[in-house]
Amino acid sequence: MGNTPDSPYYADVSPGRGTLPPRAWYARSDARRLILDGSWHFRLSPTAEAHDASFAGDGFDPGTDPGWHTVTVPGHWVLQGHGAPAYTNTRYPFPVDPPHVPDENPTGDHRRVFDLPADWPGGGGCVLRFDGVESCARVWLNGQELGDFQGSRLPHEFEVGRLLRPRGNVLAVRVHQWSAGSYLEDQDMWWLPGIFRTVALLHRPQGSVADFTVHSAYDHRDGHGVLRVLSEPGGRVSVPGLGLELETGATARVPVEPWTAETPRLYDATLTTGGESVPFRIGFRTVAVEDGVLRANGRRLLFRGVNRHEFHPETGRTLDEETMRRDVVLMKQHNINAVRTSHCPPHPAFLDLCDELGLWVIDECDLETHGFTHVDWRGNPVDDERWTPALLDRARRMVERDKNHPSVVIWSLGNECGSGSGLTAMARWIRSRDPSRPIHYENDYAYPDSDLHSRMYASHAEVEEIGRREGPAKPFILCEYAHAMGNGPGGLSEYQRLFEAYERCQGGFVWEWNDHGLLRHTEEGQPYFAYGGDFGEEVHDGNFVCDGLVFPDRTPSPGLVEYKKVIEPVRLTGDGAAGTVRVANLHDFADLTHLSLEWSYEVDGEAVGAGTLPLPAVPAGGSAELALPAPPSTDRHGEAMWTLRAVLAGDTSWAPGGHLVAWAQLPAPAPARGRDETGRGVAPHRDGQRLTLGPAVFDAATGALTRLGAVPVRGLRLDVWRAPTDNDEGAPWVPGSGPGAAWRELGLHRMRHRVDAVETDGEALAVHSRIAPAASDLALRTVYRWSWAGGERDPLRLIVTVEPEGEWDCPLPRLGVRLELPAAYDQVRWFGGGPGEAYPDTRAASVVGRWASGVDAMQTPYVRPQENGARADVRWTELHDGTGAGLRVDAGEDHFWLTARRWTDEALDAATHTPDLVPGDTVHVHLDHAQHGIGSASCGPGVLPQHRLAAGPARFSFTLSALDTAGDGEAVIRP
Ligand code: IPT
Repeated sequence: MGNTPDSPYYADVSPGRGTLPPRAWYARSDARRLILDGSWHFRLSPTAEAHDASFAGDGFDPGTDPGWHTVTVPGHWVLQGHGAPAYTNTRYPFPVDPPHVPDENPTGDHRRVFDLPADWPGGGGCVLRFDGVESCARVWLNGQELGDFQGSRLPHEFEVGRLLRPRGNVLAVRVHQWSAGSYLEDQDMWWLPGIFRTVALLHRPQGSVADFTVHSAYDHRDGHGVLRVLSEPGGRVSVPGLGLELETGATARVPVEPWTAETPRLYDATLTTGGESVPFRIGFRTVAVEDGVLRANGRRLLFRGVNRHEFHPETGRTLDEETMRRDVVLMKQHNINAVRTSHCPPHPAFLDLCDELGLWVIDECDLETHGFTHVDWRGNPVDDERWTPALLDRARRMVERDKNHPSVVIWSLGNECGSGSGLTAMARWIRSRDPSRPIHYENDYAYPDSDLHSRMYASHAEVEEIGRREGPAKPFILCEYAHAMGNGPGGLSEYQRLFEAYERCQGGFVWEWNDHGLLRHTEEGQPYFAYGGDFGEEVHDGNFVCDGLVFPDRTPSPGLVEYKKVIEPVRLTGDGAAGTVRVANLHDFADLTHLSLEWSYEVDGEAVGAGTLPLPAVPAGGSAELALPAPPSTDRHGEAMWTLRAVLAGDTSWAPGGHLVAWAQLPAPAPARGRDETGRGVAPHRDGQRLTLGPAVFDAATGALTRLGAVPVRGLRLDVWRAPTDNDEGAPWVPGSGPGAAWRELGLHRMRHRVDAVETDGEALAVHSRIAPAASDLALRTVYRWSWAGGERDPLRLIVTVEPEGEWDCPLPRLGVRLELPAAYDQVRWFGGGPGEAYPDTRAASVVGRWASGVDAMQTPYVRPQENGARADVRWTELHDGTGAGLRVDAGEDHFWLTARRWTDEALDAATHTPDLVPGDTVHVHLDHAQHGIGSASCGPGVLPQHRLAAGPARFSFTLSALDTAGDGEAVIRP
């Protein structure tokens, strides 16, 4: 590595020149500020040295130069028509030769002229603040160079008072996409240069707050808060809600309500110095690692967390306050209690929202050097002391900026940097500056620079092994797990059971909160989300950037709905037949007085009674046994079930009263399963090329069902294929981690169906078939046995038996039948799991009930199209045309999985973006006996054995009937 003395500043390992020491960020103050966001003049150059600095001077007029345009600040120029975004996961998109950067170094010159408001106060100083610039900036004001800085997602300030004039101030900022700092910013996300957070001019009156530090511990033994505010210069602190007035530096000890993520009690306070008055909020809480357990206010924490990168599908890492608030509100509404700010400090206002609405935060430094893994970690900056000042600068900027947030309970050194002395130096500095918070860095148990044992994507078995270990230990967390890429993640419930079973396993953070798809439009104007490779990148990692619990536009994905259910803070179990329910309070702090418990009693999915049960104030960690009311009397017969819902008793800052927090369904009594499945019936009748069996017509040669009553049916046959999910495909760097490649290799997407015999006897039609891929002798011997009992209202019965031939060593994607119906039958009713999709290991959130939906709304629009939309535990379904005509399918012995879409699985598999899915004139229906689980192998463990669909002998059945309209909308069978 060469860092020669004449290295340009942007290829210099030092953090920069000319900036002020870092300090606490605060949103409000009585000192004046001028926000400099808006339209700026902008010129993009292909290299760093294409232009001299003359644009920074008074005499320069961009208006006459054709190279100049305008961009919106804050923003990324690549999202405003200048250059293009690029996505890589771990690989640097430039040669690895630290700290050098390529000649091709897109450089954006930004220029803005501003006047001071007429009433801008004189005296004191003025600070120019940048809250985020990627990746390196050099700054001039009125032709004077202020300095330069690196550290993209951290604030940088310059003292500028002496340079300001009342009118016509010229602020010029040269931003380089690549700098030495880029080697420290190899987070798995889009490379998005620009001034992407606010630029502000802050008046600093004489005697204003240079910096202040709030110490606000909570002593859970006696319920006292201990407050001490340090300020430079000193002043007074008032906390009206506590009747407190004290000098800075003095300590007050008073009874308080503590802050927790569940009960985010904040006290308004004001710090007043000779020159400034700063309103701020205090949350009293103490975090500590005691006996190997991470505790807040004396109680063990269980993180139900997510990793959150800042992202907006149109503005990239420029986030407005409304988007930030929406994130926090959505998290709260989905029972999430913790955020890791992967992998850099977020916009500071986000932490205000976490304080206010209640989330535990792991605040992570802007540091990742993951790309060095591709060169065996040679030259890794965190293990090269020349970089240590830059690393310490980053640690300081984070800690000083965010130190006053009660929500921030852990400092994280960064992500995926390997290990080295630079990390040790960061940890040492942070420990001395703020001993009140533990430090996090993902690594082995024995790693000295972390107070937590933190792993990513550990399997269930490994988590269990860590949970069982004896002896002294650090608290264990999964800083990343359950990779939420595409359909999934699977296996959440099983992780949660482990976190609940082992004290030291203190939860985890799903990877990740949102898909980073960028909004684009086809030539026809159809919107879609773009991912890596869509912008001509020569090195990219495709849709690995779309791995969130919410879609790019923040629509919750089924994964989020599942996560909400899995991590619900109240667990309702019981015995519906015996009329008892057990309410377990899984909160870490709160009792249950903020919830009420609603019940409904349903027969065949229709409520016949509902009410509310008094919910005792069960303390956190406790439970109570409640009696259900007597079942409502009803003349309806069928499958009876209690549905219990714990809902918010009143409005909160993040959801209205009535918002669902936790739920359960208890069969009452357990339904009798299984029917007479002999399939006996009348003899099929041959009529030329056709065979008829009651309402059904078959092709006599192939045995294919062609019509049921008035319903044309096509292509009914066994199917085992699904368009592989991202988790089926597995991690690109772990060949074979998902079964997708083996499925394709075997040819499950191109199975051949050979009919061996079409047999009729006195009571059924049996079609014998062998289903197998080319080039293999593996096969599925299948018999479709059709029967009809002979009564006018009797349905057509199908029993499918499957017998594998040969040694199948990979799981099947699915096992069931598919069929085609006319496009008009695009309305679906079903009694079974819903409303959203579910798979064997993502089915916790599936509610048994009566659901109705159009086929279109049953699709989950994963950014990269893939298998989606199955509904679990279906007892019956009706696919109809809106007037009532259509097909009804009832489950035989077992409930089935229902999927319906307007395209084939083959088209779904071929599609790369959502506009590739074009509806045809057919509704394609899957009635599945079984599905393979989803797992999380796109980055992590695959499907657990209990959710694996092994090829084996199988038998399943359905009944089919044609529907016609009836006066009351009730379906009747048309023979
Ligand atoms: C892990 C990274 O920390 C995270 O940034 C993201 O890339 C995630 O994987 C996958 O989306 S690192 C991985 C190689 C285990």
